[in-house]
Amino acid sequence: MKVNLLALLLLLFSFAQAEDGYRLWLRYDELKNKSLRNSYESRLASISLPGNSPTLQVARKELQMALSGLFGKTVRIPESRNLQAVLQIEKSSARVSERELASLGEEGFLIRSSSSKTPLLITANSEVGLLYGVFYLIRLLQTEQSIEKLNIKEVPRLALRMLNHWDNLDRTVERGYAGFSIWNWHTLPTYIDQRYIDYARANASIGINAVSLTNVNANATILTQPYLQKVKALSDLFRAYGIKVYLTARFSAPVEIGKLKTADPLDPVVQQWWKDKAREIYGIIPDFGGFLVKANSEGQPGPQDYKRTHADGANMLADAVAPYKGNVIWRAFVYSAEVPDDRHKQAYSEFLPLDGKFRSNVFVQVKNGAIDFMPREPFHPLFGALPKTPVMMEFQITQEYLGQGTHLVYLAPLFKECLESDTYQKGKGTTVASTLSGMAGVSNIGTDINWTGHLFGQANWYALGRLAWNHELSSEGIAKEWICMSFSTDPSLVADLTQMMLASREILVNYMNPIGLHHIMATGHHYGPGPWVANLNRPEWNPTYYHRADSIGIGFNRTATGSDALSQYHPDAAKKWSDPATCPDKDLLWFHHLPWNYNMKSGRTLWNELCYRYNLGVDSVSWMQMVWNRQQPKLDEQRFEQVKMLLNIQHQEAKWWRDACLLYFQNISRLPIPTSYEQPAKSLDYYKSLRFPYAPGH
Ligand code: GCV
Repeated sequence: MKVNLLALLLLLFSFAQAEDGYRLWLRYDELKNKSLRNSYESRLASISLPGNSPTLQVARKELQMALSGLFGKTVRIPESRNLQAVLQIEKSSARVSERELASLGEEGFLIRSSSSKTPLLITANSEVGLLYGVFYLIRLLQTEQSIEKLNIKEVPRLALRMLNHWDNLDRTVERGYAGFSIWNWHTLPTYIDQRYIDYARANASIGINAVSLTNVNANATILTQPYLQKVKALSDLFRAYGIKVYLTARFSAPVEIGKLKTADPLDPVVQQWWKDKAREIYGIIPDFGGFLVKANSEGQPGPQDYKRTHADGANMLADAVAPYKGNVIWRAFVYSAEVPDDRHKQAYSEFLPLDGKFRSNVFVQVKNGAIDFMPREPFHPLFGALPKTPVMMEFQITQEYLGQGTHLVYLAPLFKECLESDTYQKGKGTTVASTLSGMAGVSNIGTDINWTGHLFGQANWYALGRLAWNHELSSEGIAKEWICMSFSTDPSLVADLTQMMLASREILVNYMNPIGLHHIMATGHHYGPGPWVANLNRPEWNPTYYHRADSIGIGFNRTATGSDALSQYHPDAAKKWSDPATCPDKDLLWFHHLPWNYNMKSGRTLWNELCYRYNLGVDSVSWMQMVWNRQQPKLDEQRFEQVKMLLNIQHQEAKWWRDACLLYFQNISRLPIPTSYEQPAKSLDYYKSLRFPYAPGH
């Protein structure tokens, strides 16, 4: 009796432990639908997955773990070949034509079953392709899809699908809101944290095949021997999961750790230093991905310190890694206080003349918009404008300007909005996605038990991977997959959470940056509103630079009569934006400075529309709270309570944004906030006086 009680207690304890979010979308709990479970069980009764290379071992282990969990019994997959098996997982199967196999490329896979009598087949040209296929099959089971008569062919659209960590060597994370860095440099290379393995599993499950481990505001120490040994340990582990490791290269490293007098990229001694460094790195990590570089941006060193161009800098590094098939990812996030031009225009002006001047192993990585990961930005004019250069997308998964760690915001709609934008650069239909060679997401991962701080941040990591694999997936489809795997397949739960997630980004835009407003957050930590900030040394760091509110109106004139940033877009893309009458409301104040009494499409004046949007945003957070609360019976207590508390914070902070911004703009417009709306709770001086010296992430 005592023993039974203990067993029960242990069981209860393990349930309580289980829902802390650590397992991400790879939860593998027993399927509740018995008949479905039985049909899966019989369809997968015996499995052949021959071979024991590291990747195949990983695939086997994952499938065993998934099936054991989902079926509620121990499933073992032997290493030997079994031609009678009902699921055959094998490289380059004889059941598939040469042509079909060739069309899968290096990482694609096929899952096929013509009838319940023929064995289900997962095949690929590479072991990592098989691993992706295994994860796909597991997802089908987790989301309770039929596995009869499958004919699935998956090939990733982009070759480079990457996470960029902005992790410092002291384990702080720039713009990180989920605790400290998961890389414990102190105990590496000897201690391999289970987290590294689970991180690799999660990434492989969504097709991420590259990670840069360190902050782009780089520290040259990572390129020294002891640290390279630590990087090797991670890279040895990630290899089996198809993940290559990149490091951020500090441009001045030859001076800082090489004791050279210069880091001039045209100096042969500097070039040799990087060649030697590359040889050293590849001697330790033979499949090292390459370097990610932030140069001459926000105080980082770079080639311009020596009056050289970005191409000179990138090419020097590219030549160093080329013998080993390495890449250089060179960021286009550059702007300078010394350049008087609209910050919006600077990266384009800098990089356009360099098209065709980069070595073939250089990727130029461009943020989705021309300013800086705002809640909404028009696509960056560089997309489609560099036809001779491989261009990578840089999205930010961590929510620096989107509520940081406390707001529920599902980012797939933001990613999709950009990817589907038409650049017109090669005629109508030249979407941003069609111009890309790779995609990176700035990671939101940290040591918090649920990895991402806000549980729903997991969905953004998931969405980035899924869209890098296939940008045509819908935001809704991705949300549903994630909900089914992370919570349950209950239809009303899935419907409610999907609706909430899909609406969440627009809701945040309304209570933070409606109608095209941008960069009006507080200074430094970027937490909370700060539209009044006007005293920073660099003009383009001040929110007043962006909203330009004055007695006449508000907004940034980027048309020909203003900064003319619009001229950097293809004329067909710029057309709709150039006239306020045709410019979508969502981008209006991004491109136009308009009078407070400007008539909006809604029939409201611009001022009243601002009041309306800010209030709509706040009210919509109440709606999200209501949706979440009504699903309580279908949610586990721990995760329900966590998200509920964060939604309370989000509601408070939405009000804070609304009240602070409306009070500040009212001070300028001299117009009343309509009495039908809740009036600001505190004075403008109060909001201006708030200080957050220990806000995370900066
Ligand atoms: C890594 C923004 C962030 C910085 C970040 C920078 C960048 O300005 O606030 O923290 O620095 O972007 O992308 O390089």
